[in-house]
Amino acid sequence: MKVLVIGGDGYCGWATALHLCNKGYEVGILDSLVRRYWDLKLSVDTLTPIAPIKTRIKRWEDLTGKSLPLFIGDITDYDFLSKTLHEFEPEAIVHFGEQRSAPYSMIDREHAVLTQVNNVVGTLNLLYAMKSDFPDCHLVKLGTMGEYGTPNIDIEEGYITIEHNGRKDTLPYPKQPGSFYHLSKVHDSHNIHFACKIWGIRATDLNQGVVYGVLTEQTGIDELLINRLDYDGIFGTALNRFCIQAAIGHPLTVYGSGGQTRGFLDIRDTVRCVELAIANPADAGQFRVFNQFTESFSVGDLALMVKKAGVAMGLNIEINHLENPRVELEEHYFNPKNTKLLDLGLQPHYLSDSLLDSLLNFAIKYKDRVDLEQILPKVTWKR
Ligand code: NAD
Ligand code: USQ
Repeated sequence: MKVLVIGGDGYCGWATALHLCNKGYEVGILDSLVRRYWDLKLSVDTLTPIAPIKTRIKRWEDLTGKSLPLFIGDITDYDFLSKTLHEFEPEAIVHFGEQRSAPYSMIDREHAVLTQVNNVVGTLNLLYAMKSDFPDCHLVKLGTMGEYGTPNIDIEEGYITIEHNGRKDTLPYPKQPGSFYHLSKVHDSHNIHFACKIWGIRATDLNQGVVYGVLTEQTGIDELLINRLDYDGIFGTALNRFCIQAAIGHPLTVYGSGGQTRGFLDIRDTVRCVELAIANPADAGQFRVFNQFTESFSVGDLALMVKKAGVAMGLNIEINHLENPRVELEEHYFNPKNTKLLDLGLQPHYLSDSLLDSLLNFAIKYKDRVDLEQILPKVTWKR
């Protein structure tokens, strides 16, 4: 099967492209490289020294003998997108190609607008391109668990059955996103759902939790294939940040009381979930939603787990409760369902001491690349 990975130069996309290629899929990468540009503009950098896109692809092709065609361009440019689809003729499209940082989207008006235009227009272009020329292609779109927010009831996978005034219906689960970035994902979900309904497009929305880890079977085989690992206050995510902070002796940055609870998953499960979605496509006209995470943790508990693993390795670790720069509930109910990917055969890698040890050791290996100026959060949600 031919699979186009949009955003294939990014954290999840690079690992997924190599995984699918290794599994025998014919994979192409589309990426505008805009994430590398945003890093430069913000003076932030991945902990790991990622190779230029053409270098990392050539290394993969030389090592494996498998070809990995590259299309450099922006999916908000419809002509480029349409031309690429005609050239590659995908049977499935995995769409990771969005601005994915909540803090980035909250910097100011300009960054909120950029995030929503980039994400919503890119996805809408894709839907139109599929409708006109690739109506049977399966769209596997990365959404986020943050679309749901933190309601005081169980979170279902995409839909909820409600009885109201004696009548009953199954409706999209209510959305209460917590940033302009998370809102862009809600807008995408609505657009995709509508396109499935009116044009018969087949789509799977993967509401992914926070991803942690860096090594996958493929990205670990050669230094030139190394994946990005963000630790800065804008693109770095909770557990990855805590491990890198622990490695350099910086107090762990828990925002507020630390009771915020989220779904998490290992990057080795991200690649497998995407493979499962592609191998078991949605029906024509179906808009499926899978909650893609394997375990829930509060941020405070994660910090304690990192501290325990780090202390066992001889590191000196403190936990700091910073004033929360975000507006979010710090103590709340959180019970999301996640059975659909398990039913398709997902065998999760649960967070373990050995994974924390390997992430900490990985962070220690590259700790000289850390810019201390980039650790503390600088973006606030507040006025
Ligand atoms: P990333 O920033 O590492 O990668 C995104 C890639 O998309 C980058 O290489 C970027 O250059 C490219 N891109 C962005 N806009 C584009 C456009 N208009 N045209 C072409 N390419 C474009 O992000 P990531 O962490 O790999 O996240 C990938 C996807 O998964 C995102 O949609 C994100 O919302 C979702 N997600 C990520 C996480 C996580 O913890 N990292 C969790 C849940 C969901
Ligand atoms: N947090 C801290 N300390 C930190 C960083 C974060 O306490 O140093 C807290 C935040 O306040 C938040 C939680 O940890 O409550 C998660 O924050 P995060 O930065 O790890 O993740 P988030 O902003 O939600 O975004 C990330 C990805 C995004 C994806 C989302 C999945 O960047 O692309 O959509 O995780 S989810 O959280 O399930 O919506």
